[in-house]
Amino acid sequence: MNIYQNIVSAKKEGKKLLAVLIDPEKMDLKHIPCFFEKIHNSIATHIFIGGSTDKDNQTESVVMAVKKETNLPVILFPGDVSQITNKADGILFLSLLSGRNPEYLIEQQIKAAPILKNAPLEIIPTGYILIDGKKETATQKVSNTKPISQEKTTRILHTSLAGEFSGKQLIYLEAGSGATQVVSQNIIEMVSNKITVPLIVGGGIHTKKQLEDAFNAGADIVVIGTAFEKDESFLKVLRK
Ligand code: 1GP
Repeated sequence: MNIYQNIVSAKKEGKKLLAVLIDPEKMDLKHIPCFFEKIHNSIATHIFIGGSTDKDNQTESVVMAVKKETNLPVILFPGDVSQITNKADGILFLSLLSGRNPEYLIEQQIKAAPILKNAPLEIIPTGYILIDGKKETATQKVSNTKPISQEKTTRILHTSLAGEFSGKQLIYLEAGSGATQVVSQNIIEMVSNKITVPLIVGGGIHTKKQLEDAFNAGADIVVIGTAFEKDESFLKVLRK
């Protein structure tokens, strides 16, 4: 499976991708088969697994249970190095470019390097940019960084470009889990018009209209987690 090449091909063909985000702390292992029946009837194309924290070290068990149920690519979206498991297919190798905390810019990545060197995971360098979603999110608290205001459009654009020029293969605009304000269409349009790598957008999306707005503005992948945690019947609205 070449996850990244498939994302690039989808972008070229204008095919939009939907990632379902599973937070291992919130997922009951017994519920996974039932959840995936619904996922497979929906337009979801990717599974992201991760959270800002994983207090019970559940990530590996969740990944294994998910891999039993699906052939969709299973990609780690780790809050820190402790969430790496070689049971997944790939990993978003994140650098928190909006923040100025060296721990999440490079230190966690150095800690992850020897583990990833021997893991069969596809590594996808990702520029992770926190955008103000009008709610203090777990990522902000854990990383001890501030998001970029949605008004600072030039700053967001230049941060995205700097990410691409430093070799990031994906740029991820993140309003934060459960954000009350999603990343605006203007920002998505501006960034997607200027970068050449695929663009991921997530945080606070909980209606079909918001999903379509993000796609129409230029998001190549949209990530949804909280909306499915609150109401799995939302997957029926997103039927194939
Ligand atoms: C969070 O972008 C993801 O990291 C998804 O956000 O949980 O609000 O859908 P939600």
